[in-house]
Amino acid sequence: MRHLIADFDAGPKSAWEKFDSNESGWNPNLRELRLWPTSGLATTSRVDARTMDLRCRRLQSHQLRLLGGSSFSSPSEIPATPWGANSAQTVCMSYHVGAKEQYQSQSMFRRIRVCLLLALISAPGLSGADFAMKVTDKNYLDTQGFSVFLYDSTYHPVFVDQKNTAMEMILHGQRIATNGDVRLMPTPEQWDLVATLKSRHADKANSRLTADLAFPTFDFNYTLEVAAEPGGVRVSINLDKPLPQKLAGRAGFNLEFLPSIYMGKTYLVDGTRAGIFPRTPNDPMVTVLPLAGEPKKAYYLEDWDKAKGYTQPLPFTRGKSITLGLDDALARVNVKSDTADLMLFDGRNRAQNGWFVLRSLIPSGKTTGAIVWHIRPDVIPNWTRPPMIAHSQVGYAPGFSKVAVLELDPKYNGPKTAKVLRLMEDGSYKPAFEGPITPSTSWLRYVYSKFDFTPLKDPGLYVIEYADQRTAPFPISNDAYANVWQDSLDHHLAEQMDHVSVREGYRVWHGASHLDDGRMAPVVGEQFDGWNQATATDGKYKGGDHIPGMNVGGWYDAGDFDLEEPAQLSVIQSLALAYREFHLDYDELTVDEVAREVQMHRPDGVPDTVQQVKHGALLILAQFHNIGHAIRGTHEPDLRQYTHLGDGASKTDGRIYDPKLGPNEAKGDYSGKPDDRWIFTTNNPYLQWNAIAALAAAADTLKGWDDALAKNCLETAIKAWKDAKAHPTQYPAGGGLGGEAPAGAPGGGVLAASQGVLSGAQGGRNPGGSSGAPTSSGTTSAQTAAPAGFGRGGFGVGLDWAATLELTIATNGAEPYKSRLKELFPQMITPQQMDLHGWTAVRALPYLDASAKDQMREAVKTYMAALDNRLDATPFGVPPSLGTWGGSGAVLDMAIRMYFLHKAFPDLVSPEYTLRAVNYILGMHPVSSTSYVAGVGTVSKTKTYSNNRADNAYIPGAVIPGYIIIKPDFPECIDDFGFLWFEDEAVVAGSASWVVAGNAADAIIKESK
Ligand SMILES: [Ca+2]
Ligand SMILES: [Ca+2]
Ligand SMILES: [Ca+2]
Repeated sequence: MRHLIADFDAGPKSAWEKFDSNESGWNPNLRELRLWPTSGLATTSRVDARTMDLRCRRLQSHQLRLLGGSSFSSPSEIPATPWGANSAQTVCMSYHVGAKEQYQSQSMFRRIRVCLLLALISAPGLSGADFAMKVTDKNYLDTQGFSVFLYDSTYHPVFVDQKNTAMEMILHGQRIATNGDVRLMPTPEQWDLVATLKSRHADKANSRLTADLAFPTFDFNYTLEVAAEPGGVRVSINLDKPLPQKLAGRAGFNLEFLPSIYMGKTYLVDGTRAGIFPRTPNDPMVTVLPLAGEPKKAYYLEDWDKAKGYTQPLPFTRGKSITLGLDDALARVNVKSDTADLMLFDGRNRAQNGWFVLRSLIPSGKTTGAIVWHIRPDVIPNWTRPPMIAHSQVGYAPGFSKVAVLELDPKYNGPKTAKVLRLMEDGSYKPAFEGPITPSTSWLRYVYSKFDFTPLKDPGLYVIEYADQRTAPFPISNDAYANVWQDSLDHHLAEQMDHVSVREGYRVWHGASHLDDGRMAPVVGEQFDGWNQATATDGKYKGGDHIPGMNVGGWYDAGDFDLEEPAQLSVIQSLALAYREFHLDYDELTVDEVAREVQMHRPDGVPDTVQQVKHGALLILAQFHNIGHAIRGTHEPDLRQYTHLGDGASKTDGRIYDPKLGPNEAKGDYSGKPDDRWIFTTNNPYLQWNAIAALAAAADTLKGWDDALAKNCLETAIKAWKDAKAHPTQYPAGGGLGGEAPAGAPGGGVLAASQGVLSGAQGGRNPGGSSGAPTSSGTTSAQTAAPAGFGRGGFGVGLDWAATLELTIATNGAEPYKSRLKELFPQMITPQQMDLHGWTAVRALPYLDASAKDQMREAVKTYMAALDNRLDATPFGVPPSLGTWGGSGAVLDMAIRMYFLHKAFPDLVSPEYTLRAVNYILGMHPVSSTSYVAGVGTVSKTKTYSNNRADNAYIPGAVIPGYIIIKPDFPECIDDFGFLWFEDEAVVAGSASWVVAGNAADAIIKESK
C-alpha cells in the first residue's frame, strides 16, 4: 500500500488532476480513495452516511472514504457533497478548478483544503495494513480498530446463549461477531448444547489466546486457539484425539455475525461468487434429529424441539474464502478456511433473534489443526472512533445545569473546545456558546471529557458541535421534561395490559388475552426463565387444576407475556405514588374492565394512573381471594408460548382446559387444548409484604374513584397484615423465591440439562425481567444486577416497611401501623437502607414525632457525604451498569430517590441529581446518545426487545435497560438491533418508574419557575 498525500488550497479536482498528472494516470488496481479536509471545516463536515451517496463513509474526524472499487473509474464519479449539506453551504468535491476566490464567491461551495490519499493495491482482495495484534493487559488480542475476546463472558446459567460469549470480534467500534466456538448444530438456539469451558489462557509472548473446552458427555475435549498473524488472526480447533464418530457431520466451528450490520450488504465467495445477505430468511430446511446419546434435556426443551420438528436451514453459500460486507468499510472481513469449507447460514430461519452463522465442520481423523481459519478484517489504518456527544435528547431547562459528556477514542486527538449552535427559524445555525472541554478521564476502553454549557439559558433549539460531530437538535425550554413520561403510561403500560384488548386508532395492539388463566402449576422442578413451583397443593387446588377468577388485571412483564409478581407489585406502587405525589390526573385512555376493552387517545374522565393501579389491584385481589395469598406469578407452560411474539390473545385459545375433551375439541368456554397458563402459587415473605403494600397503596389511590374496590383493597391488606404477623410466611425450602436456587448453589436446570453435567458455575439467580428476586429498587423488578459500589444485602431489614408505610397512609395514621412505622424508622435510615428503600421514610415523617425529621436530616447528611464519591466512579455520575442486564433501573431509582430527598431537604440535596439521572435515561450515557425511552427525544431507541420485536419495532415509552459492559471493557448498546434482551428488553416496572422520574424532573423545573 502506498499513501500519496497531496495538499492543496484548491478544490479536489485540482488535487486530483495534480495527482493524476504526477502519477501517470489512473491505476487500474486502485481500490479506494480517501479525501479529507485538513482544516477549516469544523462547521461544515457533518456527514450522514445514510443520506449520502452510499459509497461515501465517514471514517474519523474529517476523513472520508469513497468506495467504489473497479467501477470507480474517473474523478467525476466522486460523489457530490461528501461532507453533507449543512445549511446553505455545500462542499463540492467534483469540480471547480481555479482560484480560491471562486469558491468563496459561490454560496453553494465552500473553499476547502483537501488532502488526497490514494491507496494503491497491486494485489486483489482485502489487505489493509498487515497489522500485528498484541495481547493487552486485559488479556485480549488488540490492534487499533480491531479486538478479539475469547471467553471473557461465559454462557449464562439461566438463559444459556445470550450472544455475548466465546470468541467475539470488535471491528471499528462494533461487536460484529460472537459465539465463536464448536457447536453441534448449524444454527443453535438459546438452549441448545454448549461446550463447557475448563480454562483459558492469554499468552502475551506469542500473541495468542487459548480456551480449553469440552463436551463431557461425548468425551470430546479440544482447544480453541486464536493467534495473531499479520493482518488478522488464525483461529484453530485442536483436538486431543480424533472426533468421536457420532459427532462427525455435527461438530463444527461456528462464528455468528450481527445481522443488523450485514443484512442487505454484499458477500463474495472465493473471489467470484457474489451475493447479498438476505433481509428475510428463506433457506431450505432439513430435519436434523438429536444425536444418539445426547444429554437428556429438560422436559420443556424436549417438547419444544419436538414442536419445531428438529429443523435446521441449509447454508445459503459455501466456499473456501468468504468476504462479508464488501460494501461496508467498517465491517468488511474476509475469512479463509485451510480445512473444511466455510458455510454461511441464516439463524433467523429458526428464530427471529438468530444471527448469520459462519461454520466449518470438523473433519474426522484430524486432531491438531482440525479447523484452521484465517480472519482478515479490513482494518482502516489509524482508525479512531468518532467522538460521541452524550446529552439529553429532550433538551434542558434554562435555569439548570447543562453538561454533555464526550466519549472519545483514547487515540483521538480532538479540539479542546466545543460549541453550541442555535438553530434559527430560517434553518441556519448561529454560534451561541463556545467553551472548553475538561481534561479527559479514562473509563474502560474510552476516555471522557465534559462540556458545560450551563450559561446558555435562552429558550430555543440548539445543537452541540464537537470536532466534526454535531448532535441532533434539542430544546432549551421550561417544558423540556413535560412530555417525557406519557408514552410510558399510555402506550407501553397500556399495551402490556393483560386480559383486555388494547386498541389505538385503527390498530389493535392485542386482543383480550389469556382468558383461560389459569391452571395451578404442577411441581416440575426448575422451569425455564427461572420459574419454579415449590408446592403441589394450595388451598383447595392441586397441580393442573383450573383456578377460577384469575383472568383479570395485570401487565405482561416485559418482552414476554408472563405476570411477574414483583413487577405487578412494583407498577402498582409506582403509579400510586405518581398519582398522589404529582396529582396526576392525566387522562387519554379509556379503560373498560367489564367489557375488557382499552382504547388509546380517548379520555374517559378517569385518570389513567388510577385505572392502571386498579388493573394491577384486580390481579392481586384475585390472588388473595382465590388462592389466599400473593403468589410467584402466572407463567407460560411451555417454550412454544414463552417464545411467542405478536398478539398475546393468540397465545392460548382463551378456553379453559377440560381433560375430558379431545385435543381439538371445544365446547363453549372449554377446550381439550392444555394451553392454559400455569399459576405458580408459591409464596414468600417478600412477595406477601409487598403485595400488602401494593394493596394499601391502591386503596389510597382508588378512593373517590372506585370506593368499593378501595375498601376491598384496604380490608384485604389489613387482613393479610394480621395473618402475616400471626403466622409469618416462610421462604420455601430450596430457594429464596418461588424455589429459585440461591446464589452460589450449583447451577442445575437448563444449563445442566444442556451440558449433561452440573456445571458448578453460578447458581440460578435470574437477572432478567423474570426474576423473582427483590431488587435494590422495589420499583424495577428487572434489573437485579448490583451496580458496583451500591451495596446489596440488607433486604431482610424492614421487610414489612413498605406495607407499614402504605397502611399508615391509607388509614391516616391508624394503629398498629403507626407504632410499627416508628419502630422501623431508625433501621430504615441507615446509609445502606437509604440506597434501597430508606428514602421513602420522608413519606413517613407526617406520622412520626417532630424529632424524626431531625434524625432523618442527619441520616441524609451522612448519606449525601458519601454519595458523590460513589457516583464519580463513572463519567456519567450515576450508578454504573456492570451487571448482566443494563443498569437503567438503578438510575431510575436514583432519580426518584433524590427527588424525594430533595423535596424534604432542599438545603442538603440538590435537584440536579434527579435531572442528571433523568438526562442519563434520555441520552447522557455511554456508547451512543440515544434516548433509552423508545420514541421519546429527538433520537431514541426504536428497536426494543418488546413483543413486537419480530417486526423490528418498538412500543412507545418502553424504557430499555441500556448499555452493558461486554467483558472485559467494551460498553455496548446497539442502536439498530433489538434482540439483545440485556440491552433492549423493556419491563413494565421500568415504565412505571419512569412515570415517577419524568414527573419528578418536570416538578423540579416547575417549582423553580
Ligand atoms: Ca382514563
Ligand atoms: Ca386454553
Ligand atoms: Ca418474564
